[in-house]
Amino acid sequence: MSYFKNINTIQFEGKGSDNPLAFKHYDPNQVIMGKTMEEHLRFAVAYWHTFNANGTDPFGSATMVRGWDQYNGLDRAKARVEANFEFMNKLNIPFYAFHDVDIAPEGETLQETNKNLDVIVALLKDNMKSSGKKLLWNTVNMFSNPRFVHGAGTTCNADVYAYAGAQLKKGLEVGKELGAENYVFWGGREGYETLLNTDMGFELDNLARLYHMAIAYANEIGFDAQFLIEPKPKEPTKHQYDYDAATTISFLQKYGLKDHFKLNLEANHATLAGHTFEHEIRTAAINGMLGSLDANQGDLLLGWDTDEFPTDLYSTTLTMFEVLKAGGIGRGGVNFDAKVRRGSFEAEDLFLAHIAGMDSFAWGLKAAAKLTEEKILDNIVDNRYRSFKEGIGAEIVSGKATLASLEQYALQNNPIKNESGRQERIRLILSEVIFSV
Ligand code: XLS
Ligand code: CA
Ligand code: CA
Repeated sequence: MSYFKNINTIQFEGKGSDNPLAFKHYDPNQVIMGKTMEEHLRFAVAYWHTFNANGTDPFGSATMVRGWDQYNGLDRAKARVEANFEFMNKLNIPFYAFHDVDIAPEGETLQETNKNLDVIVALLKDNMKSSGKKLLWNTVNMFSNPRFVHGAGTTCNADVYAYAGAQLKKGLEVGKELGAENYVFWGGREGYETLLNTDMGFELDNLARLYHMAIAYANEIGFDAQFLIEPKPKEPTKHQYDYDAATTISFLQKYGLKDHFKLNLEANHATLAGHTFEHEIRTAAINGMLGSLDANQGDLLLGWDTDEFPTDLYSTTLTMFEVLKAGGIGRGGVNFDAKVRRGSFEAEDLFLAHIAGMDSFAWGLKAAAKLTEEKILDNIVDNRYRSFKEGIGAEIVSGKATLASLEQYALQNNPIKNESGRQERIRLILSEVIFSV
């Protein structure tokens, strides 16, 4: 059965095309800096936003009725699997990502939930085999069910912690069965509202214990996915423990977990943390922790996690610039953790939104490659730090300088001269590059 009957395979038609159902920039086979666009970008469909979301918001009910909504329970879950592979094929997207509860309905008991998962996982596996599509990552949702009201790995209730462990164990088994490239931990309810009732240190110790158990079990079953933690500063809890890249890295370091994890960074989460996406990516990269990207954008006029499709070319360019600088995204990818707006309720909007995101990232990649190959920013940055290449600067970098030698230099170096950072000029150069590719 086809869920997107009126839509044909989306082709690359190039910049001159006015066909809304075609790529203008994303040409999967175009080689850029020695790799195809497809290899650089490793796009993924987020199952939850594309096949589960229905436009519900706190003020109104669903606006999106999809072909699979004619079914219920496991039948609907099976229909979504079919829709997912048709969608990926038509858009030529190689990867997808899901939470356990996105793919199969929760049962009354853990046994029943796991049985439902087994049915759908077998179906996913068949479809992956016949289509060649891959799982970028899976995760388990330990935040929606009311049992996680006080958290999962950071709950005050040991019974809930045990349930979370069982759910995580199954998640790792599912990931192994489907050959997931990565396994994501996003701590939805891992945070707190008030210290008046919270033992923060104990909760963090417990979270680390859960991660150590996950590493042990993945080793035991031979699941070799890259483990990723996804930082987010707030929403749903007031103080999320994995606030941003830097906070998460320090947590991993403290608990001896750093060598077992990398980070899954999301653009909208960076905004909520008061950072740019490129800041988060650079923070991860300089610590050897860049894992994967959740591509979306927030709205600065709103201030919550709006998960919009990424269309801001300055951001996609600087994102891909950071990725190229880091030597590529490795086993990670660019996962569209993004949802169509409530008013964009037609099935065709799912395609148009993904095309907008893919073209914006392809455009950003082309501009980033130009910035990199022509060393446009590198030359500016190199020049800015040139005082560390010789004289006293070189002595500082080589480790020869002491406070006494710095004093001796400073005493005779008067007055000190600084130079302009020229950011306004550089921003215009960036615009010129983006609109030249
Ligand atoms: C929510 C997160 C979530 C993770 C996976 O804000 O982005 O969707 O990516 O649990
Ligand atoms: Ca995300
Ligand atoms: Ca988000």
